[in-house]
Amino acid sequence: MTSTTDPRTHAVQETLRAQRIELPSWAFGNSGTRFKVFAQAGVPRDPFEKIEDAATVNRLTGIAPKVALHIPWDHVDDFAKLRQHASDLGVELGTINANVFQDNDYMLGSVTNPNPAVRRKATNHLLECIDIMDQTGSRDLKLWFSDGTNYPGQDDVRARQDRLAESLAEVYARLGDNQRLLLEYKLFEPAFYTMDVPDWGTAYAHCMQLGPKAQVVVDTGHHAPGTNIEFIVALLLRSGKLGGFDFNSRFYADDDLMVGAADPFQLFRIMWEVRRGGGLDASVGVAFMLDQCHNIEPKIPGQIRSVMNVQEATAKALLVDAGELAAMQAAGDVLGANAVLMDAYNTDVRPLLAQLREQMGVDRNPMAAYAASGYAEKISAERIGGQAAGWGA
Ligand code: LRH
Ligand code: MN
Repeated sequence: MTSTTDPRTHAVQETLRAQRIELPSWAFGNSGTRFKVFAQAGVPRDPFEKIEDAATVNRLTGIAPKVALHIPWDHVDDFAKLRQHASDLGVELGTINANVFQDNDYMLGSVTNPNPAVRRKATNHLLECIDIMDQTGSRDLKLWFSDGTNYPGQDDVRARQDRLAESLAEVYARLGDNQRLLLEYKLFEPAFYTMDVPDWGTAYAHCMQLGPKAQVVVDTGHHAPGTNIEFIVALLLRSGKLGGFDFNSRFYADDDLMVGAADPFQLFRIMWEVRRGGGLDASVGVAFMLDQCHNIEPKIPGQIRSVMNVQEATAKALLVDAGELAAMQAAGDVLGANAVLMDAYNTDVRPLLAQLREQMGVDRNPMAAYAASGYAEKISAERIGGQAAGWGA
């Protein structure tokens, strides 16, 4: 299979040509851990420069024309100007990420805080993010809450859910017709006893209560070790509640490493369930976003490699002989069925992807093309002075 002349290769390439990966603006800024944030040369100083770096990734991969923003990290006085800047570079402004996890007032929670004034402040920020979406033309508001508790008894678990539901209902009501609210869950960190949205079930329950414009985001780093994430993906797709992914990979916790780097087989299994559940069809509306931090590796090549890792996993998932698999499953042929999936996974898809890139007018080897472009040297020379972007944590 996979000779670049094989007829199925063409069908696979057609689907891959339509794939879209959304890049996180914050991946281009300095990032790290509580121990150290390592500053790198050439890091952008403002959202305009972040967009330039994202546009470079799109130019070299051909499938990353959208940049997710994080507010206030990417707040500007004139979002129309930022939108025009993006458009001039062939990309568009994507998902708006709210941030109610870095203000001192949110120590005991943001929208779940016992203090109604703090809840009001947090909800107002979420509403402001929708005002920004109206200016950027973004479809999605992504909500991740660091809210939780560290000790049993610290606060009333039930009451916090009521407060969360109240705030989400107000935000949901403010959404425009073509706008969505994407709710992201996370098992732990920064809270270590309860997180108020710890798992897919809690996010799903709130989204069902809110309505059709509320969907769940699966961040691949936000589960307990050993969690079968592709099962969650299959279930959310089946119930029309998979709004998007925050792709990254991890060996232990929320490591935010390059997607597919730690566990390429898991990424393949996830992309197989995405394909099986119709999630590759743009009309289903799954947002495929990266959410990563390149703490020690160069950031733009890190993003290029990550986009390529998602492409490779998707190509392998598209090579699964679904008909043969279904026949094996119906026959109860356990090993046969497993072999069909493993055949696809063990297929070298790099020639197929290199040929596709050529057909799309981008370099067969985006990493080599970036190294040869001189862009890294250019930004290191130009971006002197000013405040390098980061999480400001
Ligand atoms: C939280 C998270 C969330 C973002 C942040 C940058 O861990 O995954 O998606 O807001 O990372
Ligand atoms: Mn995330």
